[in-house]
Amino acid sequence: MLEFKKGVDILSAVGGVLTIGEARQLFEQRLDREQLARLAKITNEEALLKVANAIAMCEPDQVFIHTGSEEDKAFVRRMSLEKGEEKELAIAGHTIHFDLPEDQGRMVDQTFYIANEGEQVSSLAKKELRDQSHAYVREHMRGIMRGKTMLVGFYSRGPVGAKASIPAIEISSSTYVMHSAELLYRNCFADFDAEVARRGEFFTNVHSEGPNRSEDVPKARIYMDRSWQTTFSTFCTYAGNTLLMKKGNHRFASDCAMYKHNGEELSEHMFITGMTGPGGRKTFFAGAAPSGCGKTTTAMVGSDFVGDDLAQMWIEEDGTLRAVNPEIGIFGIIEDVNQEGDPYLMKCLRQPGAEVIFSNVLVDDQGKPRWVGDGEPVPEKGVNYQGEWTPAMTKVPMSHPNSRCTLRAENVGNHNQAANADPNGLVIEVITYSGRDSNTMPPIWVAKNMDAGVAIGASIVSKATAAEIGASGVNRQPWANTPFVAGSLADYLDAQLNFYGNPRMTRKPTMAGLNYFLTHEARGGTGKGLLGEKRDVHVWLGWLELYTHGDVEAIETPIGMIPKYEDLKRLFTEKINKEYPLSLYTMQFSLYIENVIARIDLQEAAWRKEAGASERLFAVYAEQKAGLLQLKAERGEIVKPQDL
Ligand code: SPV
Ligand code: MN
Repeated sequence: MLEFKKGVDILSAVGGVLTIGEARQLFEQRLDREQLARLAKITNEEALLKVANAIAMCEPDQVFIHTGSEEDKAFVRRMSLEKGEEKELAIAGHTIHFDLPEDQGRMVDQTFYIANEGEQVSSLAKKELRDQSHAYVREHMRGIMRGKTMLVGFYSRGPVGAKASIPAIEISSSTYVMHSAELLYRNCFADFDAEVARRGEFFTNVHSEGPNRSEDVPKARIYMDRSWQTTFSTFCTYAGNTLLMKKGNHRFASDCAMYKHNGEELSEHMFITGMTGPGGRKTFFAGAAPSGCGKTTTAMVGSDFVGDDLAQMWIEEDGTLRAVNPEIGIFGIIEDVNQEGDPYLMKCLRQPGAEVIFSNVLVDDQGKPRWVGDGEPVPEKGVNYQGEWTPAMTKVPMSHPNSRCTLRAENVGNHNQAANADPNGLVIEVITYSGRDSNTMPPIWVAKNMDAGVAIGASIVSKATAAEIGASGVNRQPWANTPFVAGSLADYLDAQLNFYGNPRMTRKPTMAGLNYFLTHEARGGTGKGLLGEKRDVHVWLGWLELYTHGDVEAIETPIGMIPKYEDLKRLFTEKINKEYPLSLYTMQFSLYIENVIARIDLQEAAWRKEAGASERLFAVYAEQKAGLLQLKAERGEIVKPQDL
């Protein structure tokens, strides 16, 4: 259980501003007339105290209140170039930002939940006791913005007025971070007070890069104070470590779903996208995938792309599952983004029109950003996150595998802006879960009921990717959300079961697993090459769209429903004009029963270690296992879909 507003509020303890009178006095002293006038439009006293304490703690030379106006946006862009946090590229509106070589992904070992004595956190996360974090903040954040300008922005994580949208304050001395905030989130300066009143809460984020030197990175920290819904981040710039309105606040939103609105809301690490089906009907999907497993690509395959990273969900009065995207932009991995797989995104990255921040890619002599897998010949030289680069430097890749591009979603050709702005949210009819599984699960399978759907999410595994520094091996990634779930996994499992099992949700979604990473080797072929390719996603999502509306039938297996060959063959032709031989279908959809059972055993053993994990999950595993054993007794160890 998590108790809100418990323990010392570190920000106010270090800042020392305790009353609204003191806060106003401090604003008079530290803000110029223009900024004072701006801040006067915010009247929520709790929010003003947060800002005052951040100023008192960090001691910036100046404070800038970002109203979200075009002038303010231009001001931050210009300042970022002047400061050198970004540099212009050849295409107007495109810039490059480099994070320090040691700061190229989320620093999992330096990221902590601040915990009160006796408070439980997820077995897959790190916690630190409040006193220790308090001491760190006191030592390292006091005066951290001396000589710098503090930028303060007020945002909404979701369309203003939507049930699951939550307001947030972002405070940073980094122009790159604030420029990114403006591309990725809705500035809601004018609506902030009303939104806090509606939702009854807001999140606060305080970041400073400090001197921005490699030697300081070891002492960098990313702290989430769950009790006070406030984050602290120091001595780094990588957006996953610093723009904590993204994953820091996603963590707080998960707490809300678990401990304030259990069974009514979920905060997911999911894309949202729409697929157009027969007769022009639109079906919206929300899909989870661990970082670096193709989530952005999958999202953009839809005819109506909405978001690629996060979803705030709730159950509407009419019994539907609704979702909004807390973001309006994309902070996407750029490696392997190319014309063939990602035409919409490539247009933004290679042609004028969009405002784009490239990070940690290579910049060639012509000011053109280049990255591994961009589909062009490797340049002879350039500058990347390590400095000068040539192809002879075989130990340093041309671009870091976690290089990113940051841009507004509205620039992407298939983005449905009206859908992403609708405070009513989108009716979600399909939920997908993907991982990185080279040898066990088929490309697609559908849960037979809601508990089995929850079990698909509970059982995601993924190979470590470049998005997290220090992660290695194959990791459990329940719901692809565990890096961002602070509470115990048993509590999170309950939140999932209570949500999808809520009798108020009368229009249940299709729940499916997806796996793009099966190799030839694992299916009787040779080599580690993948059995499918990126564009096949059109078919997998297309089939799910039809299945959800009862337009195709499926084959029942112990692990769930799988597609029939004829339907896929037709969809491969229709959607991507690709031959789909029966032999490939057989390789992809045969059940390798021992593998599947081993996977279930592994999951069951891991979940057994989570105190209080619901028996409903184990019942799903037990039923599937019994079905698989029976099938094996009847048909042998490898069962072709044709024989089911
Ligand atoms: C991810 O790694 O899942 C991201 C980027 O979406 S980060 O902001 O680093 O979390
Ligand atoms: Mn993500």
